[in-house]
Amino acid sequence: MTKQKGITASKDNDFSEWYTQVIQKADLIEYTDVSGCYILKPRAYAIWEKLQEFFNKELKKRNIKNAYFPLLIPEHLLMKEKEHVKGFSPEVAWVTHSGDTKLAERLAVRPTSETIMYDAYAKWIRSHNDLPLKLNQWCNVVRWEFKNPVPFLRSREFLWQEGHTVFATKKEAEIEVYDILSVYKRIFEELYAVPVIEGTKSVKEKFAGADFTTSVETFLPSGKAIQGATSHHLGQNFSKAFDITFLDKDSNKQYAWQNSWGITTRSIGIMIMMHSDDKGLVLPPRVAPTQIVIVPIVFEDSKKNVLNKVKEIAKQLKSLNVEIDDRDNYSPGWKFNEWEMKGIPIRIEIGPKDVSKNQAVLVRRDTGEEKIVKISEIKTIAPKMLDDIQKNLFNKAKKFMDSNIVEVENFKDFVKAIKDKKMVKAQWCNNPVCEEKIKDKMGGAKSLNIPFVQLKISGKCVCCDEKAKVVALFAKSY
Ligand code: 86X
Repeated sequence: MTKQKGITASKDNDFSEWYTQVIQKADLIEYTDVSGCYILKPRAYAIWEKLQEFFNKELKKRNIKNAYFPLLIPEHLLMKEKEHVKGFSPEVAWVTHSGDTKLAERLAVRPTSETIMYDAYAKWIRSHNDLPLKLNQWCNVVRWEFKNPVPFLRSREFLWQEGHTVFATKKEAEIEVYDILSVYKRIFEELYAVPVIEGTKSVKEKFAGADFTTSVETFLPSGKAIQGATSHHLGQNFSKAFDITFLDKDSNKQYAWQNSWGITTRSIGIMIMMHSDDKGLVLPPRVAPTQIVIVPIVFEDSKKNVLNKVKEIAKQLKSLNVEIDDRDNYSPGWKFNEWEMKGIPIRIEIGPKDVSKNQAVLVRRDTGEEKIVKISEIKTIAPKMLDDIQKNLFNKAKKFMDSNIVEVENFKDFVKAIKDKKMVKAQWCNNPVCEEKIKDKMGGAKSLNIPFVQLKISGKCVCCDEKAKVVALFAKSY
């Protein structure tokens, strides 16, 4: 029998080695010869499909349509709005040749699709009757980052959806920005069991092309915060650059109001880091491609009996995603480890003694708790247990996040909290110069967002003694 190696690094002592092992041993990720480019194996891609399924339903409710724009963006288009490309240009990957022949114009591999989409939008939009125009695309993008790559969190190619919407009025656009952010919050909290904080980005951290940027942020057991998704109100910045205009009801020419928003495969990494443990992956039931695995404990003489019972149990659980592991070249113990590493929420063990008592053992992945259950009751108990696991993971993560937020009133406590790897809540001036200072003095800590839920603002900025304008969250982050 093959000896199986479990996770050898601990989450508390060597987070990054632990994560590297978890994603490979759970069969989610394979490395390739290109640094920063990873294979998403079926178990990882299935999680992405759960997100897609949820989000596509929400798009439909809002009459937002899916479409697909080309991967390659000609240089003149990408450079049309130089302001927005500025800081990003070192990350753009270019196609320069076909075979050995140089192209007349370089083509960018899309790092984001504003330019190619808005060039088309300018042609499509003529009158107020053409608005709103609301499109989304599911695609891959490439950003040639130079920071060290981390699978899911910071890869050079990743999957995302990018929504790009156009409205006749600022008001409609603003309502949508917040509405979409709330869908992202639901993805994290309801599917991934990851609590997030909604807020507005600081002047320094917002997307340069946006009037304002909103985000959901969370805090990971590595001691770093991370942005989960963003929703931007672009105002008329792009409509002016790309000449997206319409004739209003009085036949006056108007510039349109726009939003863009996105969530990426990074979200999968956030969920993995939040919940997984030293035994491996822990998956919230709502995104687990397999929710229950049944492992029969077989001996030659009782094999048939046990396997029949297993089938009976699986039949009862038809509405859930159940896998039966009846491989006979692995021991039950080996299989238990394997399914724990792969994060399956519930394991059902059943051997000849259980069969004779008409029972099975249900083992929860999140707590390790074992429960002996009458076979006839599995169909009612298992779905409840899945719900309970989903809730427990969220509550645990919420407690963790909340307990890592420190409110500070002076600079000294600010420095200490950042050193202690906390998320800091403080009254602040929201001045980019002040934020630059914070970054310098705090080893790269920056503002995450300015939470929608604000506390009373009564005093001075925690850093520069100017009048505080907002309460903001700060931390070292990915
Ligand atoms: C900003 C903004 C926006 C649609 C989103 O955040 C959600 C979905 N797009 C993306 N951004 C860039 O504009 C950008 C541009 C270039 Cl040229 C680049 F190389 C990297 C970029 N990264 C982010």
